[in-house]
Amino acid sequence: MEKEKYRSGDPIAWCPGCGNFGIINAVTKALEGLETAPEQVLLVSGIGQAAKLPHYVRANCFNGLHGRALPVAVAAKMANRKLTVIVTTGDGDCYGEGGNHFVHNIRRNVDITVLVHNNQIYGLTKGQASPTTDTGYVTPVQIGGVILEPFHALQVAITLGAAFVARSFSGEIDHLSDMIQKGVRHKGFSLVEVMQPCVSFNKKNTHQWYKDRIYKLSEEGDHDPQDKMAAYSKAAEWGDDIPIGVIYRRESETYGQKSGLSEKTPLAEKDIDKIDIGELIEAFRI
Ligand SMILES: Cc1ncc(C[n+]2csc(CCOP(=O)(O)OP(=O)(O)O)c2C)c(N)n1
Ligand code: SF4
Repeated sequence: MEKEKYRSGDPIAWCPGCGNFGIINAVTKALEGLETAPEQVLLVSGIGQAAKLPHYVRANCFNGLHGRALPVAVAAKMANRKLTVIVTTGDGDCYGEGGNHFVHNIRRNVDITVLVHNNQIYGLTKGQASPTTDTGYVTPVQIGGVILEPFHALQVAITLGAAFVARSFSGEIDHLSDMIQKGVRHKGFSLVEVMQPCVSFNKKNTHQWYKDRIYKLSEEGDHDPQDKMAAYSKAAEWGDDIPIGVIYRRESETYGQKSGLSEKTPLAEKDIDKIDIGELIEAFRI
């Protein structure tokens, strides 16, 4: 299958040099590798630069409210188990506005893949601090520098027992594509966090900044992603050396298995022609 098969013709509105270009290339490469037909893929997003990605991919797309992609994605997967459901979301969208959904959908463990474009800034709204902006970073709003500690998403996900947690970099397209494919194949809630330079509003975490720090866990060789404490310590590693790769994974029952829904016919396959909603409508009549 060719890469173009997964690209819509929509004009791309990202700045030249934005890390999102690497991410979309990795997404289409991953879909190619997974051999998933466009009609079997659902991309779900909220609001932000990251959330625009589904517009540029030829697949099913649901673009909703800021921070609210996860509930839509979870419901869609429960209603149609045949879909490959991927959320594309920003650090603000997922960890800020959508923080509650992030926490509780890890606990639910529905079989979806969440791709967080972490540019450590609010890109679409021109550079305010997001939950992952480094302490001390000066923005047009935080003029004296950010006073808060960043939100440690990977550590939180591991603590909550997420099924699959990986980190990658938008400048490493093959690596990122591999992480997306592994996340999609792993049953349960998969988090793939992508370090993504925002060339317009984050002047600290640039392409070069990441290139100087990133190393691949697969080349180091001795990390066991099933060891929770080892995973926790790799997730916390941030500074001169930043690991990328599969940080944590575990086999655990999905929401469908826990609830028994996996044994039942999903909504999308039910014969709705025979359902009479007349009685329900009558109940609401004044
Ligand atoms: C409920 C709500 N609050 C705020 C906004 C304004 N808003 C739109 S995009 C955005 C920030 C997006 O940042 P992020 O999720 O990190 O994505 P990026 O644009 O950096 O990819 C904000 C605050 C909104 N649309 N809805
Ligand atoms: S503002 Fe930043 S995140 Fe948005 S398109 Fe430009 S470089 Fe990319």
